[in-house]
This record gives sequence, structure tokens and C-alpha cells, in this order.
Amino acid sequence: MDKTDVRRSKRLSQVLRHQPGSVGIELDPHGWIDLPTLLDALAAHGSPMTRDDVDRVVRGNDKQRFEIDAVLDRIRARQGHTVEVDLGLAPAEPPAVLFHGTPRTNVESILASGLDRRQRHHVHLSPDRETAERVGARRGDFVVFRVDAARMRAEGLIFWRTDNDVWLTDAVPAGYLALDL
Ligand code: HQG
Repeated sequence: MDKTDVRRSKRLSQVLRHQPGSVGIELDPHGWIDLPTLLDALAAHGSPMTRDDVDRVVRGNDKQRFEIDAVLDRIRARQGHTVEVDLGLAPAEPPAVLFHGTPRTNVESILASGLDRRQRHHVHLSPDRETAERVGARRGDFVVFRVDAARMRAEGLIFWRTDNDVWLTDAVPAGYLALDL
């Protein structure tokens, strides 16, 4: 994906996850917005994109962040929202171990109080160490935690899986976490 498309992708993330109001739109309760409405709104707020641009950004997205519903001609972010949305995900059985990459500066606080969802709706967990490394590396020097998902499940905690293989849960208490050295 070239630089301009990365910029378009970031703009779509901002509007579809965090600030639909910044271009004067409202998402439906499940996070969807009609594509023609979105394109008009982006054009009216200084970030014009064509339908082809959006299709290309959705298709070429490294993490498949967005989904298009071709039947109803609408789009949404698959996860990562800070605005209230119900993604309609069904609880799912996670792998026995999940991973979470985070800046090294967070270690002490996470070991003391566990992982919490911060601005997002859920804690985001990765199915493999490599993905967690990429998430952690977004902010520089990082560590990776192992999450004992099997024991969390056995003890009644719930997980959801997004279509792009991100595992979500409400919180990870410190007792289920270990640094993956
Ligand atoms: C940390 C990106 C201290 C947590 C990525 C993380 C991911 C704590 C940060 C997705 C803490 C929140 C999500 C505690 C949590 N003390 N720090 N008690 N509890 N944290 O961005 O997981 O590109 O909201 O470790 O690739 O980093 O947006 O979550 O460092 O998949 O598609 O608080 O976002 O995907 O940061 O990233 P974030 P995240 P996209």
C-alpha cells in the first residue's frame, strides 16, 4: 500500500472508529455507514476519496481493519472502536495461550493491575507472538506478555474473535499474565 493509501486508511480508521462526528456522520448501532454518505461526508470535510480508493484500501489493508457489505453498500471498522458500537460478535473459544505486546514502560503497571481496555471497548490480544511484537513495536521498545487464555476460559471469562483474528476480552487480571521472555 503506498503512502497516500496509508493516509486514507488512517483517515477511515479515525472516522469509522473514533470520530464519525468530525465529518458530520453517525454510525448505525453496529458501526455501519452507507458508502455514498461516507464519501460525500469525506469530500465535504477536505478528504475526498473515490469509491475505488476505498475498495483498494479495504482490500489491501495489512490487518483487514475494515469490511464492506456489498449488498447494502456500507462499510465499518471490524474492531478498535472508541465510539459505542455493538459488533455483534459471538463468544468464541480462544487458543490456550494468547499474546499481548506493549511498551516496556507499561510493565510494572500491568503486572500490578492486569490489562485493562483503556480507551477501547476491549483488551486486544494476538493469536501469535509475531503479531503481538508488531503491536508492541508501534510505540518503540516493547515486551510481550503471555495470557493464560485456557485458565481464563475455565474460570468463566469470555473471549470474542473478530473476523481479522484479533481476540477480545473485557480485562486480563494480572494472575493470568506472564512476561514472555
Ligand atoms: C496498555 C492496533 C499500563 C496496553 C494494534 C496498550 C492492536 C496498560 C495500551 C490494537 C494497562 C492501550 C490494539 C495497565 C493496558 N497499565 N498500561 N494496567 N492495561 N495497558 O492502542 O492493545 O492498527 O488501546 O498494553 O495493532 O496496543 O488500530 O491497545 O499498550 O491490534 O488496527 O494500554 O490496535 O490495531 O493501547 O492495540 P491501545 P493495543 P490498529
